[in-house]
Amino acid sequence: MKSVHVNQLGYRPGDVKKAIIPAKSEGFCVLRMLDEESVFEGTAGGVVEYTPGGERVRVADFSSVAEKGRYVLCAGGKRSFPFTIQEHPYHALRAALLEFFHYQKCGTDLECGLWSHPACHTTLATVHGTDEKRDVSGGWHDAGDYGRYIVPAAKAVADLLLAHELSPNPDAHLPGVVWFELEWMLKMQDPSGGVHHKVSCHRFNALEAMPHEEQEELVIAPVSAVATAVFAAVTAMASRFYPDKARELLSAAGRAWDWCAANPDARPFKNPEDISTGGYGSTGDKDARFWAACELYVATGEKCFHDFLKAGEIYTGLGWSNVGTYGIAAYLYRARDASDLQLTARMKDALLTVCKKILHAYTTDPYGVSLGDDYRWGSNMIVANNAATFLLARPFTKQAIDLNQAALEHLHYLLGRNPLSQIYVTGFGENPPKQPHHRPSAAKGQPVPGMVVGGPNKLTHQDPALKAHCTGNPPAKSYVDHKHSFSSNEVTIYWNSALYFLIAVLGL
Ligand code: G3I
Ligand code: 9MR
Ligand code: ZN
Repeated sequence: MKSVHVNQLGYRPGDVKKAIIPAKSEGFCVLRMLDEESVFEGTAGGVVEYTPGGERVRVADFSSVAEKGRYVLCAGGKRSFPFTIQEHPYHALRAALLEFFHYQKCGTDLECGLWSHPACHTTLATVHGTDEKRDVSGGWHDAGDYGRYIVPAAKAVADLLLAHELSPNPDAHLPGVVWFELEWMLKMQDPSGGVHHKVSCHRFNALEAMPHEEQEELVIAPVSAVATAVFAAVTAMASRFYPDKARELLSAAGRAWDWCAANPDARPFKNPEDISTGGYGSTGDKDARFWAACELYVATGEKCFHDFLKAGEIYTGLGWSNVGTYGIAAYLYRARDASDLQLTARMKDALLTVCKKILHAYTTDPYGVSLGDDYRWGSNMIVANNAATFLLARPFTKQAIDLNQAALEHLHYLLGRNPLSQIYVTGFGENPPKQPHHRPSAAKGQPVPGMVVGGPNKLTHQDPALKAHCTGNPPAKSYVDHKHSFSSNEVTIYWNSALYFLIAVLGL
């Protein structure tokens, strides 16, 4: 196993460049692979006791190496994986992260090389507890499974659209990519205005089955408040990206909002007893309602949404289970002339408080990430989300720390500069995941490229494969590239969207 860790996709010539090396060697060098010539010799920083990785390490700064080329970094007789210095090290990755949403399409014949397949999940779905059948075809498969769930869908759509808006070099085809999901989301709205939590089979079926081979009955789970609120948020948000569809989107958002208003104390979503697919039942829906009000205010300028916000609390979060920061971003970036001074100040304060907390963890972590030792299911998303928080807070702070740089350091972690020298995206770099928990990949014995896996998860009891391979590992090393490890090696649309956001907003 490697003990010298670098970003396996490399660095741009002018970037700050840091590697992590074992504590026992202080000196290090950078070798040009072409001729094995040493181009840089340096002295690493002091020893860091790094408990999340169960190791003692040093940070090796080689920023002054700026000439384009292919290199390895050597320390104490050990070598890193090779990496390049070039203008656009992350271009291909960015394209693949977005292309993943094509591979995840449901309900349509799919042309995508080895993983091509005829239309899947095309039968009508049964509304749970009734005989009623509905067409809810389309949308993206959530993850390694074939369920389609509103709550994570909203995060994925929000990440992608917001990235598009904030990127200095947006991908022109992104709105077209995202429309596929929105069209499905619209079908999930009930005539009551409420939105069904999800559609899937009753249980997870075989891992090695292609999408069209999953033929079991589809069931539409009940309406939930959290699904309805995030749906209102994301359709209102989308209305500014799709002028031709703005009326339809806003009307759907308005009906969803009205349902929420009529159901202020709706119970949190729980899987009915006969359904065991992804739950996505966050404990509360207050943050989702907050986000919806922000987006609806931005989209309509109507006073009632502003009043709702002024009277309520501020929420934060960019995960599927906490979404407040999307609301803050909408208000701070888009409400502009129509914003309220006091509310603006409260929102900035909430955002900066979170930002500060993450920054503190960042400044004490040699790998330049901000999880401390809290590596959980989907830790890679939290790494990307924390970087996104830095980027969203950028305009509102005079931090001494360069927030762009902090975000970039988080990217280096995800692309290989971590205690396992594991690049956490399939098909890229020297040591990518080869056995992701992703049904089409498992069915074909070949991973779809450009998929972000969940990453280290210290709660090893959450899946048998992780338990078998990683019990006793330190948190940041509790990851196994095993196709059955769904709690460390699955993929999801909202982990891809989180990394896409980071790369696109950094303009990489
Ligand atoms: O409750 C804690 C919270 O206090 C803490 O701040 C936070 C961050 O560390 O962790 C929180 O709990 C985690 C929770 O997700 C919310 O983020 C749990 O430890 C963790 O076990 C839980 O994992 C979720 C998992 O389903 C199990 O419910 C993942 O986020 C979620 O991505 C995953 O989703 C599955 C779907 O059900 C089915 N499809 C695949 C998908 C990905 O594996
Ligand atoms: O494949 C499922 C994955 O998408 C989920 O995240 C995970 C946890 O809910 O469950 C996976 O399905 C497994 C099931 O829970 C237990 N039996 C084995 C299944 C994997 O093939
Ligand atoms: Zn499908």
